[in-house]
Amino acid sequence: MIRLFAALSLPDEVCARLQSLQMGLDGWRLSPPQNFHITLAFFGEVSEAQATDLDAALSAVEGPGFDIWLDGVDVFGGGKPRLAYAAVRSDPALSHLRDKVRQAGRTAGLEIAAERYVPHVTLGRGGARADTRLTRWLEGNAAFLAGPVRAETFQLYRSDLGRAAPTYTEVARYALTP
Ligand code: 2AM
Repeated sequence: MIRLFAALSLPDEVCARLQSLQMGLDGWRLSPPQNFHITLAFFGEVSEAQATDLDAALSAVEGPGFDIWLDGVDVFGGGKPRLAYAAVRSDPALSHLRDKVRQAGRTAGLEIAAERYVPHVTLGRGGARADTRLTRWLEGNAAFLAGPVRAETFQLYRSDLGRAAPTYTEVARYALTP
């Protein structure tokens, strides 16, 4: 079985800026910069045969390229923050692509959980309290803005869970229309 997800990648210069955002996230498990991405769909553990079907379905996904803007920071979990992220500005082309990628998962016979889409780049996870340091981090980085980053492709990644951070490896790349 392999653990797969589809995502948009980010150029190195944006990853460097995201890495500097991680300063101030003391006590969090920080994502290494090579792991920064915008998840489109998480497929979970799939068999080799399902992965082949998924690749075929993703190859058939069509959609226009679009500009990504990272805009501000936030946390999931509110009073018990569990994930700190850079927010991705909502965009109809991004939502459309996300829907098609999830549909491709269903075409391949995978169960895709219904959930609201909050596009984001995970910066760190868990282990922190909603304290004044976090408030300062949120306020201090509210004006963070990076972009435009042209999305011309999306990728299928495998995730190998390690004892520290997971390792993400690109296994396929799909073109959007220019
Ligand atoms: P994230 O986008 O919030 O970081 C690989 O695990 C990627 O898929 C991660 O980026 C992760 O979350 C996302 N993902 C979405 N749902 C997931 C789930 N149920 N389990 C693990 N990862 C999930």
